[in-house]
Amino acid sequence: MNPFALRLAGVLILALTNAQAQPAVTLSSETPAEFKPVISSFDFDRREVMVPMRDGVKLKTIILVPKAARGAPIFLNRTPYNASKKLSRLDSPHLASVVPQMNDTTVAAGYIIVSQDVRGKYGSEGDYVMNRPLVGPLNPTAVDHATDCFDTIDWLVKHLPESNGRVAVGGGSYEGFTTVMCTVHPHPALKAAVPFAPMVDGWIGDDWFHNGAFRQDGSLDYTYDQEATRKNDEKWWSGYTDTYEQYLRTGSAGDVAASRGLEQLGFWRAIASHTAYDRYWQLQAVDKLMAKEPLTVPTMIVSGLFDQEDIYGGPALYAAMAQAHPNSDKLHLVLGPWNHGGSRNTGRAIGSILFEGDTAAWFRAKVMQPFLDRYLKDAPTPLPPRALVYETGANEWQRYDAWPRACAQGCATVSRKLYLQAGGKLGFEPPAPGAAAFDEYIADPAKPVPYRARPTLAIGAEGSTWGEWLVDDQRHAASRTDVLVYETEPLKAPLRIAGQPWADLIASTSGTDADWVVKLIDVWPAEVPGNARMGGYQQMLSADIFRGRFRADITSAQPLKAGEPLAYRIRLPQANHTFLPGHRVMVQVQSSWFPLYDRNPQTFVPNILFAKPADYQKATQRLWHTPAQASAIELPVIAAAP
Ligand code: PG9
Repeated sequence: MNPFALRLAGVLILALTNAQAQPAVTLSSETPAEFKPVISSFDFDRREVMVPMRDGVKLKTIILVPKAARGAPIFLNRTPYNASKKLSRLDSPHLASVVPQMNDTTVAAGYIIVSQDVRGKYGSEGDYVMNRPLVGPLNPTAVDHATDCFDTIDWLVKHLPESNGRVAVGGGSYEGFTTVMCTVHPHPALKAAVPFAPMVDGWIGDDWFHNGAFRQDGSLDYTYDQEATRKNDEKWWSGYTDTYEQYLRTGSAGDVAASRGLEQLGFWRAIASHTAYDRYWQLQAVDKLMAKEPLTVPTMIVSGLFDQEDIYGGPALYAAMAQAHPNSDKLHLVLGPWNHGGSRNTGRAIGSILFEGDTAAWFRAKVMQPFLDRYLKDAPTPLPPRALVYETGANEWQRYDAWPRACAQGCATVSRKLYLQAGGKLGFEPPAPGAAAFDEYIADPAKPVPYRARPTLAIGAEGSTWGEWLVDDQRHAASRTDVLVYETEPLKAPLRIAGQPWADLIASTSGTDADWVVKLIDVWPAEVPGNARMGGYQQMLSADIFRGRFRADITSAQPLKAGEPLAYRIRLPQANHTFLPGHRVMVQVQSSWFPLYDRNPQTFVPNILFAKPADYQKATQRLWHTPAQASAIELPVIAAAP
């Protein structure tokens, strides 16, 4: 119990002791069963059921049955985030008002809506394991999300006489993960899956680490909230508005964790002892697992190009499954102009960047629902494209027959290197001989580069715009002396990229460890008539961090050789973008992204999560740009316009 909760309990005890007027009652967080009404509303019935799993554990399941339902399909969601609350968006007798926005079209199409608490959370029995791995080396029990989903579907199709016996499963992020798990040894009644923004690989590029750099702000608090109590009764608290200040004052990620007693929680202990890409992460990487599974359930993977939490997962899962099943007509990818929750909510804009209409509502109505109806209602809807990807900049959807290398209309991408050059220049020509060989900056862990303009508000805090930061204006960073900036001349013609950008850096450090953050940026013209705030806006497009100690081998950390120029190949998030004429392409390089990512002490230590104050040292970082040691961004450029 945190100190605030303790104080609150004290006040309550005092209040109860002093209360003379009424006899004391024992309050329990559980509503007694006899008080649970089966609610009948205007257009739906709400049923709450404890569905038994094969090991006897019962999972709380909320079922909303439209009054008119006869032979209706079922849409199932499995969540660690309180099924009851999810299906109570508004206190309303109308089904459309109580379901999450994600279900707007499934409700309109007459589906039965079901949400279930995963085992160990909220109203469900059993124990909770973060991202519970499939039964196997990491899970010695007989149950996992695949078996729980199977047992749930089995129960639903046998106990809902209003249904047609066909089920679709869907949900976002963690629920995107549970959605994918449903397709492993699936129940025959499972006819379609829509994982939104699925969490796929916690070390490479989703929630916990990116290329070995720990996402402390967002992981520590999440683990605390999610694992300390079944119903998230204990909330992370801080006392700081600016998490930059909080994390800097406290020290290492381990110090922050210790200050909240996180060593009591299994998942923090797992993170702290698996900082490299070891078997713990490899064996639960969902893309690797799914590549080995038959593809029997039609699956539409939905991801956001600006997903601030799981930007790697969706495209990685698609790539692995597409490689394993190149000719299957059961696999689809949708990449929209969305942040983490965008596809499930409204998709008109992220921060200052506007898109064409409500891209998310359009996608659900015109793409997702026809896909579901095809398999759950035998509707004569056409097969969706293999890949539907929004082209930012141009603001239009593109249909591709493969992603990322080709498109139906005959266009193809070529890899072109955009070279970092002396004098802060960026261009398609390699560096000329005789120009300055490198640029340098001093990275000081005592003054790390903020990942967004301060104050950096906690992710769930009031006023937080966490969902916008991947398109933030980078001018706040560009003016720092510890951020290198390279840019092209204003473009004379559109530059279209579609696919996977890479950063190929030749970099050296005076330390023995270093982080490298690379940001690909679209710089708007200095003046934008009619939209003054966008004049000179440095729009982040695709960016990531790489922890130097994993340069040679991501499965085990090694010190860097001080002063030696070393090659790094860093995967950046996928992009589908047109840099418009008059815009510039910019690249920024820096060595921290704080406090989202923990600071690299720049002195090699066995485990950065537990670095000591003396380990944090300034380092001189150099980025090389000679003909023999060229640094570049490799762009997937569309060669011929469709
Ligand atoms: N990004 C969140 C998450 C997914 C999986 C594990 C932990 C966190 C989420 O939004 O669910």
